Amino acid sequence: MADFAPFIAAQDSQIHSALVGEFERQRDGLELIPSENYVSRAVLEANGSVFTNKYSEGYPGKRYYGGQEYTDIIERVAIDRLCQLFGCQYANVQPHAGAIANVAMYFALLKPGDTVLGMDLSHGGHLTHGHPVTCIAKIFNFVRYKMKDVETGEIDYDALRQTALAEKPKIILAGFSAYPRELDYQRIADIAKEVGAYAVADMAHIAGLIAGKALKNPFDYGFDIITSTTHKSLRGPRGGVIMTKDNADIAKKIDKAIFPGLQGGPLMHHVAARAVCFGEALKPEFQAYAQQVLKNAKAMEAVFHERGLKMITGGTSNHLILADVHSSFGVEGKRAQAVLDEVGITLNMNSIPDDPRPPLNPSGIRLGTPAITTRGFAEPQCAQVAHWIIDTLQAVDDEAKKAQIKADITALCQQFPIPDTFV
Ligand code: DSN
Repeated sequence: MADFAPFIAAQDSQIHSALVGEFERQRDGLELIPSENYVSRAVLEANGSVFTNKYSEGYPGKRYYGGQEYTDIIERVAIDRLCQLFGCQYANVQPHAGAIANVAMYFALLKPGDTVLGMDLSHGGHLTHGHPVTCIAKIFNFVRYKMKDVETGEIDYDALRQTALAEKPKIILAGFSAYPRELDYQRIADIAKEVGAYAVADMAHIAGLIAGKALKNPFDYGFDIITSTTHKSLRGPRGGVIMTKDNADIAKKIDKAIFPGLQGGPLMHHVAARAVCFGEALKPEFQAYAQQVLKNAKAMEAVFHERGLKMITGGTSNHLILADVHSSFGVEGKRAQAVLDEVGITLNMNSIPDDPRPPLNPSGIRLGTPAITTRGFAEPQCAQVAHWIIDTLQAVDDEAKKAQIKADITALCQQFPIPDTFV
């Protein structure tokens, strides 16, 4: 494949062979990690563009270095499009990652020692919502809420309110990376108002589904701020963003927290690629994509129900499924991930709520439909994929069976090529 990335091929065979290998892995296998996706060729071009050469500390019209006539254009376009997508007045499109977006949001709104009430990691929350291993847990005080019932996924909103009344948080955080249901944003916003806290949503996983109007938008229920990544269901380049509904003072604090608070020069090639991604998400076909992501997850849910895979919360209302493979089939999460990798299905092992097993070999797996939907899969293909997952988990030591499944997966992938991504 010398015509693939020809300039790298000509000067760096080590990196070229890894690049080709990764391309083939993405092309020939099924990507089910729910936080991954395939960007368009246009996003990829912007991400690999000459904007990578430019320093642009500051914001449009207020930069420290010269030569900003084009960086200002892309950043303004990115901000306008993102505000249009989510129905808000202010956006910062510079965070290098979702984690940075969350940390900046904390520093913008809190003083050291202030309290944040967020979802427990073991019940679907995220490390940056204050897990003790993070640096921010040394600065701010994080308290947690959980599900009332892991069989249905219902959050214990009464307990959340009681904790909020007792702990007086400055932020109540809604958001997750392994929770398959929708949250009651109105209830959370009402509790935040009652205790004088900011209502903040971390929508990293479902941003594309909100932008595509397939799921509810927290801004419609009184939330002040949304943080997100851009590379999951939103299908853009890797990166983070922070949106503020309508409060200019908060937006100003957030801008300051990003630069000069936490970051130096923004990655303007990423900002360009984000602008392209947001333009794509504004098109009607993106709404069809978002709806299909949900339908595809439901098609997989139906097969898992039928074949006895225990799903946490009983199923899914979004793009992801969290399943207890250990109690269902006696296969540990780590083994399940490895054996599914062997047949060409990439997903991740994941803790289940209050998992008795350790994080590096948990009881569960987590999977989702954003990437396979991008490559054109609809319900029949997703049901087939779900069957292959169960077939594999029931035949972890059967080499012939696994080889057959791998061949069938390769054949299906050939029918649904990665959309206009490379070569
Ligand atoms: N690593 C991301 C995920 O997979 O959900 C969250 O940061």
